Amino acid sequence: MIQKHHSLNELGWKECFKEQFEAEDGAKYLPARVTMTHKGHLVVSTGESELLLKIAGKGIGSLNEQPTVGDWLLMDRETMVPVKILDRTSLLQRMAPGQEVKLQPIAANIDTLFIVSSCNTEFNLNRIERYICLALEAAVNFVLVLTKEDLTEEARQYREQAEHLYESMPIVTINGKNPESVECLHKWFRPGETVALLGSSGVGKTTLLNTINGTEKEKTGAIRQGDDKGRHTTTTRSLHVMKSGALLIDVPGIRELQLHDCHAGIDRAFSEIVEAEEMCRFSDCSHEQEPGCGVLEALEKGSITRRRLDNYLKLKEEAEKNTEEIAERAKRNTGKKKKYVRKWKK
Ligand SMILES: Nc1nc2c(ncn2[C@@H]2O[C@H](COP(=O)(O)OP(=O)(O)O)[C@@H](O)[C@H]2O)c(=O)[nH]1
Ligand SMILES: [Mg+2]
Ligand SMILES: [Zn+2]
Repeated sequence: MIQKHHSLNELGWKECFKEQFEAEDGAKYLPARVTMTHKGHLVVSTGESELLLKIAGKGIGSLNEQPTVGDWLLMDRETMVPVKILDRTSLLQRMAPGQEVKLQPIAANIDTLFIVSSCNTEFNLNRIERYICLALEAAVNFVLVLTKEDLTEEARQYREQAEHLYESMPIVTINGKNPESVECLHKWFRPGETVALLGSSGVGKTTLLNTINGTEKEKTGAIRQGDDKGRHTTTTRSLHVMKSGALLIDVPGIRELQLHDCHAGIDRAFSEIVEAEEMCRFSDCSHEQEPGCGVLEALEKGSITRRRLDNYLKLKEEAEKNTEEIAERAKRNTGKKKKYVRKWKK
């Protein structure tokens, strides 16, 4: 949350946004960053003031897309209604959970993604790979942050398992409650840069935010005894101005990260599998039993692993299915747009 006045630069305003803004009528519009999303509401900050916007069925002003935390909006100076989302430098999105086939933006204009996982039963290679695909697809830097190293003797083993996932991915193991331990993360907190924390509930995202910023006020969820799972505390996404001048986005409530339109990201995350596939002489091979199959050969040689192959195939299929369903739905839907109306101004 933004407590005091900030300059636009302090909110992460960059040259590419400035250029877009200058192409518009500056007398009419004002830029503002989405600093919070919560149950049908957005909070935006112009630096000078904060506004709460309600996403309503009807209202003045409209955007053709749903803004998300981290977005830069152009606000009409007179009505203080958003008229445009500035082109994003990056967008993390997933399939919305639930029955409805739709995309859900997670966070926008991110420079670095912290994939947060913990050194306990929550740790799951397949899940971490999902996040890697998402980050590669969105072309953002990413770091694997393994929390709760203080609660296990095996922090090093967790780390070693993760080292095989993506060669150039930095991995840090930390005690998120200890300020000295989280110091290793500071190199990613550059002024004006935006870092997002993503990971299952209970892994310690909010704890990390508080420790880094020396604050206590953001609510952390107590762990239920026995199952290592954090209680689901909130779905509020919020952007915080850190002491270092960086911006940190806490994204709680991710239970399931279903990928959409993520083929390039998946291929980059699993490049050794893609290579093995290219070695396969059959164009329509299921890589299951065909003699002479390049993928099976690679498995036998040990240049690829069964777990990664299975996860790759699963993610590919999922992304394909979701992309098709979204495309179909887009064809059926004829421009029903949500409206954004101003509710009050601080
Ligand atoms: N011992 C220890 N506890 C942690 C660590 N990180 C988080 N916790 C605890 O784990 C619980 C869930 O943390 P929280 O930050 O709410 O998780 P979030 O759901 O990812 O935001 C809280 O009780 C934290 O105190 C850590 O590195 N070490
Ligand atoms: Mg939290
Ligand atoms: Zn094959």
